[in-house]
Amino acid sequence: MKRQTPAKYNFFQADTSAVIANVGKDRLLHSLKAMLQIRNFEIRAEAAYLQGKIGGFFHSYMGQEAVQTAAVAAMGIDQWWATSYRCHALALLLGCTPNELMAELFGRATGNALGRGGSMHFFTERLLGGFGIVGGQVPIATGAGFTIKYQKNVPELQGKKNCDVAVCFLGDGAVAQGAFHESLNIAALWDLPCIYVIENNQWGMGTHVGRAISVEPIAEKKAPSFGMQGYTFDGMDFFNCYAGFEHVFNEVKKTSRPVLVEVVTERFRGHSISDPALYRTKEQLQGCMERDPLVIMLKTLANAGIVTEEQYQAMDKEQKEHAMASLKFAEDSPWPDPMTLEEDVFAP
Ligand SMILES: Cc1ncc(C[n+]2csc(CCOP(=O)(O)OP(=O)(O)O)c2C)c(N)n1
Repeated sequence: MKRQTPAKYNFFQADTSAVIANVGKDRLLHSLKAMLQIRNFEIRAEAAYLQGKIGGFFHSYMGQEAVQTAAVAAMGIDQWWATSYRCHALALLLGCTPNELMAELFGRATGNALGRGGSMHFFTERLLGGFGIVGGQVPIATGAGFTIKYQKNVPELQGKKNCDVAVCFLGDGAVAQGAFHESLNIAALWDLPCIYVIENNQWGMGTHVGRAISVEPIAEKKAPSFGMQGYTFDGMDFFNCYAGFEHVFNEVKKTSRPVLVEVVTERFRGHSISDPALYRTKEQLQGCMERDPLVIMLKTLANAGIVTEEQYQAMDKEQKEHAMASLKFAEDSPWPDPMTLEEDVFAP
């Protein structure tokens, strides 16, 4: 069965005014700034790649900004996080500087992984990676969920700083992987506090989700087979995502049961920088760009009297300048010393 028509989704019921009132002006502006930081970082990095200054893989997160921004805003940095190779945004949201990430893209010694990882392998104290293998992060995040539960149950480890949940982002393409099914099965069996988030951006490379995944909505249909709750969020709308993530976060903290979320979104670029995305018509792309998460966020905040168009432009300009400065930082940074090549290699 090939699905041709777009799915009709029953998005999580969220009250935007309540989110605005509960989150408050300062934190909302912080999230808007974060989304602008991601957008500007991706635009400048993409330009540097096209000038030949960056090599290797490069997967842009443009179009999906609302998803991970809302997740981090709703749950706080101090959780375990894992994602795919499309990892620039999550690293920024979890505290990496544009300088260290741009330097990593340039392969420089000042980079986030000392210039050895590149675009797909960013990490922080709480970000377990950046994974190049489709679905590779799902067992890792499940293990992080196990750690949280284990730490709570071992008397000697109680009282130590602990995370509440492990959050795992994956693409719609990863749902067909065995690792996804094994991980969700074990998380459900062992009551692990894991939040699995399928970012359904409609495409796995050039294959439409309707030709690759047999059911829709994905989470609502798959979750019951693991005895889990499944949810669907509107991934272009920060407020829907925020309310949804806040809800599942509280649920998982209360029940220690894993949940499966599908966030419906669309990437604005090809699968990677070398993909011209000819499988999608200009009209289709324009259609999805009309629901640009930044525009939705701006309009909603402007209507609520939280930001003006002029303030938004000033914030955008500031983030553009930071991204430009990170290009200079990267270019001025030294290359790694070849003598360090074998450092930090743990395999014998
Ligand atoms: C195990 C494995 N198989 C195939 C690939 C090649 N590959 C890289 S990305 C990708 C598509 C994944 O799409 P999706 O999970 O929807 O994530 P998106 O790129 O849309 O974020 C494929 C098949 C891979 N990296 N790993």
